[in-house]
Amino acid sequence: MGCEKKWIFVLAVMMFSFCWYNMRSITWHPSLVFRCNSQPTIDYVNSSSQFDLLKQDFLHRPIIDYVRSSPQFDLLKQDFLHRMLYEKPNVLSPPRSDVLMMTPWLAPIVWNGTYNIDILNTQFHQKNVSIGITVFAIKKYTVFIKTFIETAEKFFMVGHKVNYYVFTDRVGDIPNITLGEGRQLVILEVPSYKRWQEVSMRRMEMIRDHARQRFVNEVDYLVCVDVDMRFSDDVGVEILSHSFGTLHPGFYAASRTRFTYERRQQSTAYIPTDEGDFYYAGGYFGGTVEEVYKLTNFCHNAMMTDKGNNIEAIWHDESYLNKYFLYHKPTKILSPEYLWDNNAGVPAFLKRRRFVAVPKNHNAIRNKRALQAYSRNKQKFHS
Ligand code: UD2
Repeated sequence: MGCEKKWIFVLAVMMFSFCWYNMRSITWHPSLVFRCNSQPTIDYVNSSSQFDLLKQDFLHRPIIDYVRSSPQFDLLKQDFLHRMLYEKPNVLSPPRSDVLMMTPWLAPIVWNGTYNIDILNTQFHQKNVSIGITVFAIKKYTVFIKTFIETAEKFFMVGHKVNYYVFTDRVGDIPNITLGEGRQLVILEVPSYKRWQEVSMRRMEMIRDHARQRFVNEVDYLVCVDVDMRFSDDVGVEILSHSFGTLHPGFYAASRTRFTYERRQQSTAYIPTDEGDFYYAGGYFGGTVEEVYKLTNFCHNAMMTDKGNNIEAIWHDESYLNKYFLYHKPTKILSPEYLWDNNAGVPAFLKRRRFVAVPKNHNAIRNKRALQAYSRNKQKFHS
């Protein structure tokens, strides 16, 4: 019996120990796990300033504030392109090797084959741009307006919003022309000047004044061209830039000394023979409304200074424009595809003729005295 009691006592002690051990495990073990795994992590997060910084900069308030307060960032969001399929540009095989495609100040020169119009159209449509084209039809030059607008309807900025700004002294001579959707004709009545040179030069003043008063509220870009022209191939948003000028068809390959810049030092349009990049045509320039305002303001003021000193630059507004572009380099340059005269034939490099001169009889279109003066000075290709 004494032995049996001993065994019962040992068994009771073992059972008690087992229960006591398990009770401790159940209550202590989970709390231990909780404290070991979570608490140190919380401590780490709280103590890492680097992590706090990342959290704040990336995920929370600062980035939301940045988006809300930065209109520039909003614009970037709008400019994203959708998926497009096109041929990959090849770094070692430029699209044109026969012509200069870039100026030394990295402004592109626009030639056929150097751009993808689908990409550009998508970009400009996303910006919802509107384009104003200014043209002067003073006195007999109203005869050119019908062809000008009819051909522009076919080829100029098709699919974009366009305002034709026609400056004229003969409002009644401007014909009714049916325009496409998103396109409108604005007739601006302006005075005419006696001399054709003055008519040509005063365009700068009138564009400047209207840019400030009107165009800036209506369009994003201005394209300023001669009226005795017709569009014969596409002219689209590839021409648009901050400011752009056009290579004159008579001088694209000429040396500096052959450029018909103003060479008299007394004139504000003076350019020395060792300066000059290109000879730009007076009949085709443009840019944003603000840039065109600056350009035309410079040219008009320079003309007025010269007028005060009894001097007029050799090629009128064109001479002042060339002076401006020498010291305010255009951000894009249009090749002679954009301004051509078929009298010069069709050289091999000229893949397209987009805007060509309408043959005009100077004698009939200008007065006789002016014609004689013009003929004496006939140095230019288009004369
Ligand atoms: C060149 C230039 C022109 C200007 C001019 C200055 C080109 C293609 N043309 O053209 O832009 O620099 O030389 O001498 O580079 N106009 C009228 N009524 C007139 C006279 C002129 O409306 O009685 C307007 C019209 O829009 C015309 C423009 O002025 O297109 C320029 O006159 P132009 O075409 O007779 O001068 P042109 O051919 O010598």
